[in-house]
Amino acid sequence: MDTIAQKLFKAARGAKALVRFTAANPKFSLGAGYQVQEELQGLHLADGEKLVGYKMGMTSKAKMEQMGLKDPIRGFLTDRMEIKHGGAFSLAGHIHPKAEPEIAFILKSDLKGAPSLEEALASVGEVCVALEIIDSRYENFDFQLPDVVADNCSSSGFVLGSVRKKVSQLDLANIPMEMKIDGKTHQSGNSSAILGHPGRSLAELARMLDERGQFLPKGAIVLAGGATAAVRLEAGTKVSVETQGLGTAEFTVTK
Ligand code: OOG
Ligand code: MG
Repeated sequence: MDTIAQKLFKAARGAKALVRFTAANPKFSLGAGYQVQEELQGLHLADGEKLVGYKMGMTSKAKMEQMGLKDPIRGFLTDRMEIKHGGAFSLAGHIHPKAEPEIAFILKSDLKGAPSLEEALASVGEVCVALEIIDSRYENFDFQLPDVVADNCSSSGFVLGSVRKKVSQLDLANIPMEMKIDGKTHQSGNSSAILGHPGRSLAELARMLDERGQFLPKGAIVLAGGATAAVRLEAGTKVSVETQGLGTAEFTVTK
């Protein structure tokens, strides 16, 4: 019998959606969800992937409303998930992927314990804009918090923009962002949508990892969470996020 983590790993590799686990087992808890995520991380690493960072989810009202959930959650990122700026993402091998605009941090020093916003920002080397690709392994993106946490918070891919800035060069709490499909705006947002300041998401992530005896290492990439609702990907389109002051990130969607 496969464990829940093995089922989720196979669902992702086989692009075949599952029914959420809380449907059959309403007692499946958030703590159990994080244990499954840890096992799932082990399966990815055993498959040759490298851990490159972490992501936060459900850190904006737009995302909470779209998904009907309201507590921040965290997941892990591996090198296999990264798509280069301007690169291609293939729908083949995925279930029902969507993209959302985010702010990303790249750390210049370890971030441990439960930092304040200022302490968290002091560990940031570079900031860039990002697009996250999410592809829930559950039918219709229908899940409760324990399910989505077990499924590594729907993580599937991410694209980092090529413009890198220091925290001191930006007003991080006010970066206007537009997500466009083929140049046409589909979602408009602002970095302020992410917990009022995306650095709060970074501080919260450090705190959440600290609770489990972990920390954010130097060099880690951190996605702070979608600033707007996510948009379904269609083959043959170009997806971009354009900001004021932090450049763009984009990729094309192929069959
Ligand atoms: C869960 C992942 C949430 C975000 O940025 O809020 C997330 C989902 O929406 O499927 O990545
Ligand atoms: Mg996200």
